[in-house]
Amino acid sequence: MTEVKGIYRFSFGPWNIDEGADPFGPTVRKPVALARKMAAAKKMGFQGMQFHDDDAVPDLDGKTAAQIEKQAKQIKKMLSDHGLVAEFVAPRLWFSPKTIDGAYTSNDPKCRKYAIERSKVCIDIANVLGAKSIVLWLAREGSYIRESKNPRIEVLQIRDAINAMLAYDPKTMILIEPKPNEPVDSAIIPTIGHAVGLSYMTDEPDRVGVLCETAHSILAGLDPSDDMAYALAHRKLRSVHLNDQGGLKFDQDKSFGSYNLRRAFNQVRVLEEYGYGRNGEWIGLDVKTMRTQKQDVNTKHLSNSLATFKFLVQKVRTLNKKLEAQLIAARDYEELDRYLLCHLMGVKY
Ligand code: GLO
Ligand code: MG
Repeated sequence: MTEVKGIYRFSFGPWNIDEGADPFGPTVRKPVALARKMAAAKKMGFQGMQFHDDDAVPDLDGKTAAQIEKQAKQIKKMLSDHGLVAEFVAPRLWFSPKTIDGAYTSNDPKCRKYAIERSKVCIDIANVLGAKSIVLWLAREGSYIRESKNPRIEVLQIRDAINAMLAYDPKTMILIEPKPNEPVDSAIIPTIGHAVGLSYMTDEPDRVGVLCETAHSILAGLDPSDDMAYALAHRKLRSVHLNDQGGLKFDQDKSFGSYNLRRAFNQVRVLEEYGYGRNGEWIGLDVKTMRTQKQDVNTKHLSNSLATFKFLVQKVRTLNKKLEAQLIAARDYEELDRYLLCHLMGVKY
């Protein structure tokens, strides 16, 4: 594998080694225990893991605060034993019967209250694990028919929920992970632009950032490297979920660069040119095992994505900047296009 000197740290979540179930068929692989996933992470060259609150503390809704803390401490120890750290914890707000109609934006006030209380528990777990941020993937915040909710009020409800989290804990960073659809038909915070805008509406904008996922930008018809650049210009890009996506299909979470290498190159270019990682930001790989993959080779999507990222860092670093500047100055973008393709393909220019 190409070695990359520098500041990048890599992470993924337990859900990224999955059993292959999809809406049309059952699991095709056996579950892998969390400790084995951690061992695999370390072996592949990852430094951290991401969690849903109930990845760390299963069935947490039925547990007392003391039980939750005890279990979270065990996971923290398991991480340390494997030489790993926790990047973030995300409240899984899309599974419970109480979040069928959304979490922070449910039409039922009791359900909205549940979502906020659950998010506070998520912050407690993050603190025990030593994770500096929580991630809000706003899975069910939206609607299946527009008339079912007031979209302006939904935005304010999410703002209020974030404010409640900010008030609950003085340090945790809150990262919004936008996605335009799936599972809901239309999400109320569909893009990075919406998430950045929402962050400024909160009581402490400096503690609210965004997590940009490649596939989610593509599903919104946007270029992920432009989305990342937009968030960077606002100093709001605090994490990424790199993967790939073949156009407007179901959320594929393909291996990074596997569908469109040039688009992947441009994401790495934007991150690298900014110096992403300097302030502890992580490179998360939210990639999914192909359903066809057999049990004993069920982590190749992760090691391949990591290798592709490192390879593309080298491609960014070895780009002939002088030539690039000359071609830009001459406005010869056709030639620039050709040079970039040759560089990526590794053929003589
Ligand atoms: C799904 C999301 C999901 C989140 C994860 C962390 O489309 O990308 O994988 O990243 O649940 O919140
Ligand atoms: Mg994601």
